[in-house]
Amino acid sequence: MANETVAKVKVDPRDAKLSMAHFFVAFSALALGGLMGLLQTLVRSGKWELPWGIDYYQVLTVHGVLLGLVLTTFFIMGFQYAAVSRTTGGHSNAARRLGWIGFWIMLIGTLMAATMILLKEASVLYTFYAPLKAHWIFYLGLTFVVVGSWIDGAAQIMTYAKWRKNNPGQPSPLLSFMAVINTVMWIVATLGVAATVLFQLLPWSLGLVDTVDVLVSRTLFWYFGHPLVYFWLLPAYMCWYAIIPKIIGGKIFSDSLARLSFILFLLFSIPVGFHHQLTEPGIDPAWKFLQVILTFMVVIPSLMTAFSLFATFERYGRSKGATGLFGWFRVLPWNDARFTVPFIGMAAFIPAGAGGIINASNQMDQVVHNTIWITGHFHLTLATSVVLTFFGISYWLIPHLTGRKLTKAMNKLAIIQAWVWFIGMTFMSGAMHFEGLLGGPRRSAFSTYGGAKQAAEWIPYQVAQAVGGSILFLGIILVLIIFVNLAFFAPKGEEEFPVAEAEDNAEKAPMVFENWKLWLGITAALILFAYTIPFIDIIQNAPPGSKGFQTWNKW
Ligand code: HAS
Ligand code: CU
Repeated sequence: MANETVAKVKVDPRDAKLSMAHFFVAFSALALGGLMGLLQTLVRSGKWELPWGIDYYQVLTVHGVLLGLVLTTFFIMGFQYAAVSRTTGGHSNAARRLGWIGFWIMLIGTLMAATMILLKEASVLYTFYAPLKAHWIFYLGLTFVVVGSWIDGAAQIMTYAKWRKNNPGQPSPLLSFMAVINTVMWIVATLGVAATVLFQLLPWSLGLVDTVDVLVSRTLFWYFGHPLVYFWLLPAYMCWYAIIPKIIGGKIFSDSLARLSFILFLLFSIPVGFHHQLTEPGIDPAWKFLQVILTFMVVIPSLMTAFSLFATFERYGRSKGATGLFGWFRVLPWNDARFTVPFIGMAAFIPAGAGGIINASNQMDQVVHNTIWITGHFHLTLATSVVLTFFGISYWLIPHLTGRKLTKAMNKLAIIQAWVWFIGMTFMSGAMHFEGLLGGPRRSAFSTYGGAKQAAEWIPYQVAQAVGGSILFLGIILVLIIFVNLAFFAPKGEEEFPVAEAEDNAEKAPMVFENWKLWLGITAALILFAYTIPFIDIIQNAPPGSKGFQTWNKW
């Protein structure tokens, strides 16, 4: 079987080195970004002020950029690079070289952007859309990060293409297929942010043009911003679909279903950006409505994922003699951090996803938009489901790559870490959701709130957020201890890179899933359908003179 002859059990050491380089950056970002998160919850509680004239928005920008953009992109690229290596038999020298070039370009870009934020020249939050304006070096740095990630991703695509050439007529290894879908989605999505940065924000910050069309730039940003969140989610789904079944000793419920759900993400992740702009003037409600419908389409692959996970757990449970509706629950390997940590993430994704569906429901979004409810939403999705899964992956992947072992003590600490995270996040995100329903704004320091009376009813929730934030910070310290241990100090040994298999009697995945011309064609058609007319509208109806709203140079 071609599949088995090329797939190696271990990631090639040369590939391991590049993955680890990504993880060092990712976990450094976690350390600094996490500290900024703690500061924010303390400031918002109104009981504490930032010392030395540090600005709230600067801290918020460091937090969002480091955790939302740097930690994620570096972790994802490092993980996918290793997953492709493991399941295809390793990268070629050429692909490896590309990977390193991409890595360095991303790192240089990150340092450029970070420097400008620290110099207070780029307090524009992680979404950096106009009319907030940053120093041009910040935008150039971001461009480097994006271009670097394309090159990094190209290495994965190259290795996938080589595998397919060598194995004609065979479905590609599931993890490689998934990594490539995510990379392709990322490339299509980042075209939007690249366009606004190169054609609008950079010239504007360099003083080459006086004004910028705010609505165009926000629209291009959200064309990218929504698929950005699925770029974070899909690596977690890779673990849930294709790794967790192996860890618990079960099988993948359906390889074809997993592939189909990833293809649906490619098709429907991008033409939905308007669900972040539902309250924005200047976009025809009919087109907003269309994108709301498309948003509900992209919920479907997540529902398929939930179904498939329950099926995996239940089948495994039955094979162990579990009976009844939830009997499977008790036989799962709760003492294994590689399972329990991501599982807590999965459980959190049930309320997290429900919150997303509320946001996507046009009328309900009017209640929660721009409130701290939204912050609560993405701390459940990204900062719990996704990040706990990333932690869970690190606990076996780092020792696998460094030739060490996850010891019993570290395994235990990892499980404690995840429960600490769960408790901290229940307080913090829960309180954010409630405060949001009472109208508490997002992205505001205590001192910038409106009336004191309004603030009074928010206070208990803000205190709960500070309590949760402090517990979460403790959680970050624990992760860092485990990371440093696994990277440098854990005993030498072999740690498995688990890759699950489909049921024995499963049919081969249909080859149509690898028909990239077809899927990219439909993706492009959907994007053109959802965006062409509204874009023409936005540009044609821009207020005269300004070619957009105010420049708001005071920012
Ligand atoms: Fe979202 C805003 C809609 C998912 C992240 N989202 C945001 C922002 C971020 C974000 C960062 O429509 C703020 C951006 C900003 O700064 O302004 N979101 C959705 C919808 C989904 C969704 C419909 N979001 C995510 C994910 C994110 C993320 C995932 C990060 C990783 N979101 C919105 C909307 C807004 C928004 C609006 C704008 C709001 C506004 O007004 O600004 C869906 O994809 C969710 C689908 C999920 C499910 C759940 C499936 C459950 C599974 C788990 C099974 C568990 C098992 C374990 C088997 C349908 C797969 C069993 C356990 C037991 C204990 C039994
Ligand atoms: Cu979205």
